[in-house]
Amino acid sequence: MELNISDIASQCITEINKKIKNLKNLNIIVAGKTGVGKSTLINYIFREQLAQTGIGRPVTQHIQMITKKDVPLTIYDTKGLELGRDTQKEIKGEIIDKIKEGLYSKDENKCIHCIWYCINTASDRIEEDEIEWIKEFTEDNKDIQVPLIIVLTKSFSKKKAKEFKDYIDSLNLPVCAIVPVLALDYEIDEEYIAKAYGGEELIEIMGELLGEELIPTLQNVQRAAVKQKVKYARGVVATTVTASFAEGFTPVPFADAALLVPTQVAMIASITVAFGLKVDKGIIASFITSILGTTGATLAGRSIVAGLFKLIPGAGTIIGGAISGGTAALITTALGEAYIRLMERMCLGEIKASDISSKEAMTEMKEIFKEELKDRK
Ligand SMILES: Nc1nc2c(ncn2[C@@H]2O[C@H](COP(=O)(O)OP(=O)(O)OP(=O)(O)O)[C@@H](O)[C@H]2O)c(=O)[nH]1
Ligand SMILES: [Mg+2]
Repeated sequence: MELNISDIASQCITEINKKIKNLKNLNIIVAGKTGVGKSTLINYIFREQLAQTGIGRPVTQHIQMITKKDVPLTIYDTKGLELGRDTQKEIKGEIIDKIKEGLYSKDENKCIHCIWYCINTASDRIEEDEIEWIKEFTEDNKDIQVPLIIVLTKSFSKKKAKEFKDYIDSLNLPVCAIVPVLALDYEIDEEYIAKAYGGEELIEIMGELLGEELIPTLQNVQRAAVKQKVKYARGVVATTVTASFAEGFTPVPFADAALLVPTQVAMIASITVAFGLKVDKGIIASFITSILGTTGATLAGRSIVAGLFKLIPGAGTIIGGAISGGTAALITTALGEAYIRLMERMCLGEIKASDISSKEAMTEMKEIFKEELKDRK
């Protein structure tokens, strides 16, 4: 059995594209008065600078729909909540109508999945009319029950944000969560800059709130919570390994290492989609090449497994021409973990896509893979 790195990389790309195409669309309403930081929040949480570069289209008098090609996300941005009681009432009606429209369409891709109501923490007074609005809204929304999260925007002062949060908590509003966020670093003075935060918490809460089938989409579109991506990706690895190798520890004939490949391709594809990065064939090929420690385009299945086997400390010799399910699981886990590390570092800007084929990056990926094999034994 021969394996060709270029073919495997192509298979990964095909699988990635298939998974992206199958992602459900996530729909979020973002409401709040003008200037509270809705657009800044959207650009902080989601990739592609959606609020600036997305296509906006008015859907009602006060609701604007923002979308962008190849981002499975629709944001409904509301306008005019600062304009007084009558307008606020109109907006409430428009939002409820929008929710019902999605509901009656019976199309999961059109349903509103969540509402973020943004309140400015930095404003000096608690906005009573906003609290009133949320109360009335949640009353109207009682039967439909679209989850509402209060986002405390511009929370440069964590102390003030906590006080505000405690106050809103004490009102016992039927909201899912109250999350302080600073969406952009805030320069207090030259010496002190408050760093953006809150993305991890907001995405974690969204992850608990949304249905299982929307989680891959959430991870794909968000960019503010790399830890949540890693956590999700680790889940993918665990599920892959449990589903494929744990049962019965069926030995894998090592002359047929290619049998492992479709499973690992699917795993790599799911992880890639969760990180939402632009990954091309070259990146995947470099990754595989670095792990296998060879530059040959075509490899015999047998020699690959023998080579990988040597990397497992104290694994002994291969007996009877097969590796156990346990060993297959170990190799697959290490592969997944090494790939997650690569994606994580790309996300954090520590490795550039153009540098992945460099000798340093390749050596490092191999080291990570070897470490994973060691740690997990
Ligand atoms: N430093 C810092 N500035 C922020 C933050 N959020 C908003 N701003 C600033 O506040 C101003 C208003 O923010 P926007 O995001 O445009 O507010 P908006 O709610 O979209 O406003 P409208 O579109 O007019 O309704 C901008 O100058 C932002 O840069 C933040 O978290 N940190
Ligand atoms: Mg805006």
